[in-house]
Amino acid sequence: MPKDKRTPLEQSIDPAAQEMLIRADEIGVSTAFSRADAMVPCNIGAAGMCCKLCGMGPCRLTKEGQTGVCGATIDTIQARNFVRAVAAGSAAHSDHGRDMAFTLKAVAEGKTEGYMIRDVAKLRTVAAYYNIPVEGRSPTEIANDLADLYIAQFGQQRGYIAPVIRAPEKRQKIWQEQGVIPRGIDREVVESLHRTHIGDDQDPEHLLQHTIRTALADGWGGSMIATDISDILFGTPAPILGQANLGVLKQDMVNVVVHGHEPTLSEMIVAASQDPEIIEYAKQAGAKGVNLAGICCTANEILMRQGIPAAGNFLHQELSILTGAVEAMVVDVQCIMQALVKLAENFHTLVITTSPKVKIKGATHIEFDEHHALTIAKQILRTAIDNFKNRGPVQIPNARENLIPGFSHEYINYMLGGSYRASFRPLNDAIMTGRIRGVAAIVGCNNPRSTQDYLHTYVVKELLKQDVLVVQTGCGAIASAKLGLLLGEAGLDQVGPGLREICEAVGIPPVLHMGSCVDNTRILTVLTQMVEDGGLGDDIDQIPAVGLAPEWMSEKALSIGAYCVASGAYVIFGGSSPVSGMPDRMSDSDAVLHYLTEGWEKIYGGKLEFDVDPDSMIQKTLEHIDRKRAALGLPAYDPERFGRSGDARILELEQLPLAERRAALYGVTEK
Ligand code: NFS
Repeated sequence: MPKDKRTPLEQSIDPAAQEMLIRADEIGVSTAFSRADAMVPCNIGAAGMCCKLCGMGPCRLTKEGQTGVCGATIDTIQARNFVRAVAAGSAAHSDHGRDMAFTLKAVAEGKTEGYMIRDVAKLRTVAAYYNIPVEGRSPTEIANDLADLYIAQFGQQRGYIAPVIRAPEKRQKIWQEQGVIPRGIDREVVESLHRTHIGDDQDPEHLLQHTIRTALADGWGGSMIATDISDILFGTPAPILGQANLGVLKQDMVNVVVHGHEPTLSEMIVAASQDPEIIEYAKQAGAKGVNLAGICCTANEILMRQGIPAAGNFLHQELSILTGAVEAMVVDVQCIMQALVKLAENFHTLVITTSPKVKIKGATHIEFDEHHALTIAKQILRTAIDNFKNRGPVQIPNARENLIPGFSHEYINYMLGGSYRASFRPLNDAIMTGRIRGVAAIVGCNNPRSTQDYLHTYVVKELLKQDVLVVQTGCGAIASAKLGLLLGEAGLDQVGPGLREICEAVGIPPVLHMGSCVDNTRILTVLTQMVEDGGLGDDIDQIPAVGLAPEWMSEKALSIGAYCVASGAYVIFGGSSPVSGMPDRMSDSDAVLHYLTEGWEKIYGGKLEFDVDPDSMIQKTLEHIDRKRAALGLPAYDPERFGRSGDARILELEQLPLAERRAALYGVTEK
């Protein structure tokens, strides 16, 4: 055992995780938690000071004034590493969007099995953004044109990608002036790789400018396309009751955990699991049926739309296998740990890979293809059911929480104003009066280097007390769900007085679950509408809002951070900074770090910071919100002014003497 191995209580705040970590120790298997304890991170690589882009190195720049063999300075190396990371993140999100676009095309051509256009209204709205004719045309005709347009965004060589027209006008102008509007999604990713090859772009600021363009290709490109098409094909989310944590696994059923990102497969597995023939097959195997649960963003996709429970977030993938109750873990792309296969060998669990892009040695591969989606989904479920008989001892933690996810942009509009006056007016007004101090988007991963879920939920809870409305996506949303923060009344005793007034009036929880990580684009379009609805300035950077990723670990998170900055947001990441430089030689290696803050803020009004201290994250968030309020001329935040909670009439009556109160309430007159 490494000498600084943390206890389960230090590794996660989640009791279900703690129970499984104890089980892992008992069985003698490793998890990401124990491997993180055993593996000391390389502080040179972590700080972005190692260049391994050619065969003359790797060059590790640890001394003042040192350069690589080619002469590359520390600033160039850090900027190159950073743009490469953002390119990988942008590629991952966007390739997901591309697959969605191909699926939409295949549905429009009638070449798929099991899919349909579920949200025709959204199809028409999205098509209309791009002047695709909608009147008098069938959904498949419109979908065909939209699919063609969206597919073309990836390989487009010149001009601007289409979805950027959905940003505020002022923002588009800034991007135009800076020359950062993506020409084509793939082109920007390829150019990032080209520019960072040995002997190419060596001006750090110039490299970081292309970082913005590459990230915008994700946020206002690939990810936005992914969200649009997922809504069109599977339905735009609306509030629905769900559950989260390992306790959603069932002792008497065949448990199938779907893990990864793209909803094309998971939605079809949901459909197949409800097929009477599959249920009967499970019963013949001695189970009551098939129980589905999700991990990571796949969890969010099917939770938001179908209410399928979430077994957990990123660090729960191994823990769910440790229950011994999972017949199959079905994975597609992204955030899938290679360790799953080796861990599963200790149990009966089958790890089933399904994407032509992702294979893991030792896993069972059943390749998915949207043209035969339902047939393949049933084949996967039958394989899982056949494995039920091999189950050994099971230990499912008795931990699950209810939650209400499903707050899409469209639903928030409806929620705030009904169908006849759908708008963001009440939200803007609440911010303008100070009932809501500001908005925080708390998103992103788990990272085993910090205590699982601690940073996420600490920051959420503290900001709620300060009347900050919180929106969440990704693994951060599941962290809050597991803690019971995504429920209306359940969370209200923990929020500030003004925010509480609004939550009661509108009937919303103080933390809104908006979906998976590609759905961060919902936050972009919400912010845009907040600008358009008036009162909060004329661009996103003027809104009192902050984005936080307290437990980030993936390159996708860096891409999200960069496109949010480019869109005008102040973004704070927890954990280590990939461009920090060595603490003892900051003078020589902090140029990139400063450029991501001051440099980008001057241009875009947004900035990217890294901070390991949650109290400092909270303080910076509140200071930023208050600064933006002051700049807009809004009243300073004052919690004393608000707090009328409960039924106003009853509260008024409570002030009266008992006899008068009884008379008013029950018409009883005392003699
Ligand atoms: Ni986002 Fe979703 Fe989770 Fe991080 Fe991974 S699942 S795309 S990258 S770990 S939040």
